[in-house]
Parts: sequence; C-alpha cells; structure tokens
Amino acid sequence: MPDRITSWHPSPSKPKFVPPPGAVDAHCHVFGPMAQFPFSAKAKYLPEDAGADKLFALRDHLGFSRNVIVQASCHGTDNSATLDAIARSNGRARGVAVVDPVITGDELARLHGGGIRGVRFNFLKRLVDSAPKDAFLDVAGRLPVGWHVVIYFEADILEEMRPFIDAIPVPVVIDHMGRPDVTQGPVGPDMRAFRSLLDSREDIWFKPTCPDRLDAIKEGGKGDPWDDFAAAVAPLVAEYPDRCIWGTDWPHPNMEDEIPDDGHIVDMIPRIAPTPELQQALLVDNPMRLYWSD
Ligand code: 0GY
Repeated sequence: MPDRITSWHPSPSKPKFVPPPGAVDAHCHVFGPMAQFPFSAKAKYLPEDAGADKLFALRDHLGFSRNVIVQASCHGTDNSATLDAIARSNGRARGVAVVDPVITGDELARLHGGGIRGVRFNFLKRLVDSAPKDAFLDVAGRLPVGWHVVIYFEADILEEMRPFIDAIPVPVVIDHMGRPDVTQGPVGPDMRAFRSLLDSREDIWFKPTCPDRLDAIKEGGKGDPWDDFAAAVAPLVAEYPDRCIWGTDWPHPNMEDEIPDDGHIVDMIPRIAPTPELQQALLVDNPMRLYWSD
C-alpha cells in the first residue's frame, strides 16, 4: 500500500480578516477516518485521516459558521464520510455528493435527507478514471428539486465543456473557476474564456478559490501570498458578485509539496472581495441561497 499523505497545515495561523457572521466555507472535504470510512479502491491518492472533528475545529479557528463538504475523489461514490460529517455538524454543514450515474431516485432522496444539495462531476484525469458526459446529463436531469451541479475541469478543456454545460438543466457551479492560468493576468486568455462561459448562462456560478493551487510555485506561479491570483480574480468577483461562493479547500488534496496556511488563504478574501457588501455576498448570502434555501 502506498504511503498515506498529509496535505494540510499542522497549525494554521489566525487570519487577520474576520469573516462576517454566518460565513460559509463552501468548499472543503473530509478524509475518512479510514478505519470507519475506507477510501475507494480507485482512489488516486491516499491521504491521512482528516475527519469532521478537525474540520469543525478549523471552521471555528478561522471564524466561519458553516461548511459545505464536497465529496473528495478519494472516497469515490461512497458518500458515507461526507454524510456522517454533515450529521455531526448540528445543522452547520451541507454537502455535495459524487454519485454513480445509475443512482436511483430513492437514493437521491436519501442523500437529500442527509443534507446533500448537489452532485459533482470531476473531469480531472489525474483524479478520476472516466467522466461519462451522457451518463452525467442523465443524472443531472433527475436531481431533487433545488439541487445544482458542481463541475471540476481545467482551463485547457473549457471549450469542449461548453455543449455539456449548456445541456445541464439545473444551476452549475464551477470549481476554482476551471483552473485558469492566473499568471496571464485579469484579461489574459484563460480569464477571458471563463468570463465568456459565465456570460453564456445566468445560472453559472463559480468558486474564486484555491490561490494555493492556481498560483503554486510548482505550477509556475509565485506562491504565497499569491499576488497573481489576487490580481486576476478580484475583477471577476466584482463583475459577478451574486454568482460566487468561497471555500478553503481544506484538507487541500494533493498539495503535500506546497502545503498552504489556512489563515493566509482566508486573508485572500479581502483582496478579492474588498468591500463588506462583496464579502457578505461571497461568504453568506450566495452560499445560503445555494445550500440553505429550504
Ligand atoms: C479540490 C481539488 C483537488 C482534488 C479533489 O476530489 C478531489 O480529490 O477535488 C485537486 O487535486 O485538484 O478541489 O479538492
């Protein structure tokens, strides 16, 4: 068995930025614990346990109130760890599941009862073996009322994703803005292409997240404090303030070579959302609309 990897900071700093009351960390994961929730046989990485207790302690340390837990690829389509964390949150967590496209209506209803409000379609070849668009569209057409689809892809396939995204009959949330090259700047080709995608439908949302990934030294960026990310992303948040949600991405899957300090990640918020109004939309009003509208 390969070594288990740790990708999160052992003692994140306290951020200088204080999130508004009710702030939601709307992109985070749980890993295991493996003894209770084994990882998928198809997992592409094998992390150390990073369960609900650690996540909730981080939530409190960073000054957040709620979490949206996104099922990580290492747990495949078994959403038990995510559901267990939601169940133990006292109503302060909801989730996004990864499902086998042949999932039944009863099983979708069970996930809804467990606090799931969306499904994630992952197109990153390093994370999943396949991404069957037709099967994804079939399940997207059968989701419970009020759910949305979260899509994770990289900028090099944005154009080929357009017909698929067009065909999705519910709101769409794009993880990490489809991973643009932020070193190109705010009007570089990747950000322009992403804006054009946002302009193609009024119900495409995005996560202006993961400065640590998008501005990583190993990706050709400058690393913390991620100045290129701030410069490229702030205009996007200002232009589409009602369509963005934010998250830490803890426990930062696959970031073991450049582990970010979560306090620094939170301190990116006022750089991309400089006014109290933008911060309220990004951290409270928008995620509450998507995840706690009922
Ligand atoms: C992220 C990003 C990554 C991993 C996953 O499900 C996952 O394993 O999403 C990644 O490696 O880029 O958003 O957590």
